[in-house]
Parts: sequence; structure tokens; C-alpha cells
Amino acid sequence: MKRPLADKEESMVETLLRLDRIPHIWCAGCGIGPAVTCFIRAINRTDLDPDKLALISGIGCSGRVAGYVRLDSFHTTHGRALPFATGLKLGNPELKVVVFSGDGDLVAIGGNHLIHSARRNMDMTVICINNFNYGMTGGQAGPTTPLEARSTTTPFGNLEYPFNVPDLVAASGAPYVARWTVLHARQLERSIAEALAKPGFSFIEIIAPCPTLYGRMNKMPQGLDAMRYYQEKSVVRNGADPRDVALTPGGSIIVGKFVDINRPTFCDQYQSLVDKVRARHN
Ligand SMILES: Cc1ncc(C[n+]2csc(CCOP(=O)(O)OP(=O)(O)O)c2C)c(N)n1
Ligand code: SF4
Ligand SMILES: [Mg+2]
Repeated sequence: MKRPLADKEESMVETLLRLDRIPHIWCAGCGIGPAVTCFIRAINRTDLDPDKLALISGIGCSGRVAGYVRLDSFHTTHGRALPFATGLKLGNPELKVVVFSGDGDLVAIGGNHLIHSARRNMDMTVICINNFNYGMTGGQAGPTTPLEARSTTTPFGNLEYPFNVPDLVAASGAPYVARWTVLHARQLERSIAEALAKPGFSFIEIIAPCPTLYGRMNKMPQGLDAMRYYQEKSVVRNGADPRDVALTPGGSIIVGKFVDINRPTFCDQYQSLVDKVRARHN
């Protein structure tokens, strides 16, 4: 017999997925699907009304999430999920706005929008699937590809230092920053729920396998190989200084909630400015 909670969770997952669009495009062992499940379970942990929740994605395998959730969703242009999300939030401040996209979309072509949205403390939750490459276009290297890692454009090893994404976002001003791998399903689910409830800009990096491309080039051709690697290498360190969580070749994968502070949000400041200007003219 199933537990009532399992029933509830299962029906929530079914309610918030566009099952008519299944089968999805993701490869076997891809980490994007489990991250979506955690996201939907996280909604279940909050008292958010799904009718007031909008999800925005850019382009990429991760960007396809917008097409599979039964929420109001936008599948926008590459790198521009954050400007779309900003416009949506300012146009309808009642909405809870979530951006769900890939490392290439958010940190490469969209990197400028990422730092400025964090700087403004724009009211939104950003979920970044970091699979260390541009999956959809064939496994090219980008600004998150680890040093020495192989990719289709770095077949002899990557020479560039990657961004330490939590540090980039925290240094830009984000008041909530966390990193998990898809192996940390329960912690990830709780962290997404917390981020959804957090006023202002909240950011979660999810390290996820791309077995077809990044994994195949780096001796992890199955999703399970990456999961074993995460199990071996990850260390939970809540409260770690984001400057200390850079990923290094063969080093630990430090996961946890790194930043949780309060700063006035853009929407709050905007509203108080409107109130002040109105009072002056009355
Ligand atoms: C303006 C523009 N430039 C390039 C592309 C090609 N393109 C599509 S998806 C993508 C990379 C996606 O990588 P990421 O966001 O990491 O998503 P993943 O597929 O890895 O989940 C690129 C370069 C595009 N669609 N539009
Ligand atoms: S190419 Fe990689 S990221 Fe894209 S669906 Fe396949 S495993 Fe996932
Ligand atoms: Mg990617």
C-alpha cells in the first residue's frame, strides 16, 4: 500500500507536468529530469499558488523545462531568460517568477544579465543546471567547463579557469546562494522550497550529469558514473564562504547553502519610491 504522502507527491508531480508532452527529449541518465522532479516537489512544500507561479527558460536541453511544466511558462531566446523574467515580474508583481535554465544560457551568453539581476536583488528564483558544457549543441566547452576537462572543443583538455558560479553570484549581491548535485535530492528539494520563499534574488546551482556529451568525454559515460563521482567527492558545508567552493580537477565538490542574508529587494524599493513620489504630489 502506498503512503498517503507518496500519493500526494505523485499526484503533484503529475498535476504540474505536461504529461501529454512526454516522452521528453532528455537522454537516459541526464540530470535535468531529476532536478525538475525536485523542483515540483519543492513547490509542494510551499504554499505558493501554482496559478501565480511562472517559469522562464532560455535555450538548451535545460531550457526545455519550460515546455514540460504545467505552469505559465516562457521558452525565451538564448541567454535572455533573466530580462524576460524581470519584465514579467515588474509587469505583474503578484507572480512568483522562476528561471530554470542551463549553465551556458545563464553564465555564458546570459552572464551579464545574471550578475546585474543579482546586483539589483531582482525578485526571482534562478535554478541553474550546471552540466559543465553546452549539451544541446554538441558538448562544447563554456565558462563552467572545469580546468583540464575534455569537451568537443577542448579534446586535449580545457586551458581556461571556470567561473566559481556561487561566488560570482554572491559577489554580485545575491542574498540566497546554494549549490547541490542531483544526488542530493532531498536537500535540493528543501533548498528550492526555501529559495522560492526567499524575497529577492535567490540562486541555486545544480550540478547534473550530461552522460551523452560531457560524461562520455570525461570517463563518465553513464548517468550513474557521475552519481558515484558526486557521492565520492561531495562534501556538505552549509555556510561555506563562496570564495572557497571553486571546483578544481579531482577536488571536492562543496555543496550546501552558502548565503542567506536579507537585503531590500528591487520590487520593495520600487514600491517605496512610488509611494514617496505619490505622497509628494498629493
Ligand atoms: C543567440 C544564440 N546563440 C547560440 C545558440 C546555440 N545554442 C543553443 S543552446 C546552446 C547552449 C546551451 O547550453 P546550456 O545552457 O548549458 O544548456 P544544456 O544544453 O547544457 O542544458 C547554444 C550555444 C542559440 N540558440 N542562440
Ligand atoms: S545532451 Fe546532455 S544535457 Fe542534453 S539531454 Fe542529453 S544528457 Fe542531457
Ligand atoms: Mg549546460
